Amino acid sequence: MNGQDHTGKEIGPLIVFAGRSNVGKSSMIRALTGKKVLVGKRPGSTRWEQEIDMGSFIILDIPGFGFMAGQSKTTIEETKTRIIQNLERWSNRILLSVLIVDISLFRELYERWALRGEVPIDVEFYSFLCEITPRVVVVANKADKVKKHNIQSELEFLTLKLREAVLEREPTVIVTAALKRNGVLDLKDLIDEILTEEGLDIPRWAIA
Ligand SMILES: Nc1nc2c(ncn2[C@@H]2O[C@H](COP(=O)(O)OP(=O)(O)OP(=O)(O)O)[C@@H](O)[C@H]2O)c(=O)[nH]1
Ligand SMILES: [Mg+2]
Repeated sequence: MNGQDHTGKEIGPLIVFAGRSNVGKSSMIRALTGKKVLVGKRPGSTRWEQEIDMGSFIILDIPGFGFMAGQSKTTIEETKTRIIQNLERWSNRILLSVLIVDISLFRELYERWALRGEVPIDVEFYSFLCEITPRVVVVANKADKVKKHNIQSELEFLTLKLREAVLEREPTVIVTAALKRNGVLDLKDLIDEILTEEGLDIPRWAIA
């Protein structure tokens, strides 16, 4: 495993995939790239940052923050702290942050946290990414788990909460179902646009 760069080793432009455990970060990277990144049934499958070399840039699959099956509270906290520190350290190399949320759980989690007077971790992380990186796209994944007639209102709820959290930016949201490859093309197109803007080569994606 070669994920981490404790050493401060030079690394190229980055696109980071962030989000709570089990939302489908690794599945999305797999759908996009065809690379065999580890996908797991239990939260906490990705323990360390995984670098996927795309030629002109690197995709960073980062461990999900929040619950990790079989890990102690201390380990989970340490992981979160390490992720935040690494992202801050790499921020000037990050072309795009892809924040993946599980749209089938977002509202429920949001309301549960809000009742406790806390900012839900998805939203907290969105604010953080907006602070440290120039572009953030939010991917509403697992859309296949939401009833068709509810999807629009769930998306509106998500967008509203993101907008409230970061007033300066209009949120960009893409709806996907990584397992079924739905919406993955939209994310690819957005990434290609950014690469073109930055004068970087477009890689060979697994999806066309
Ligand atoms: N129904 C449905 N399940 C999905 C989708 N995307 C991923 N999954 C499933 O969700 C589980 C977690 O997927 P991962 O890709 O490992 O999630 P992750 O965000 O990388 O998780 P960690 O590495 O633990 O943080 C797996 O069982 C996937 O098959 C989706 O769009 N729809
Ligand atoms: Mg993962």
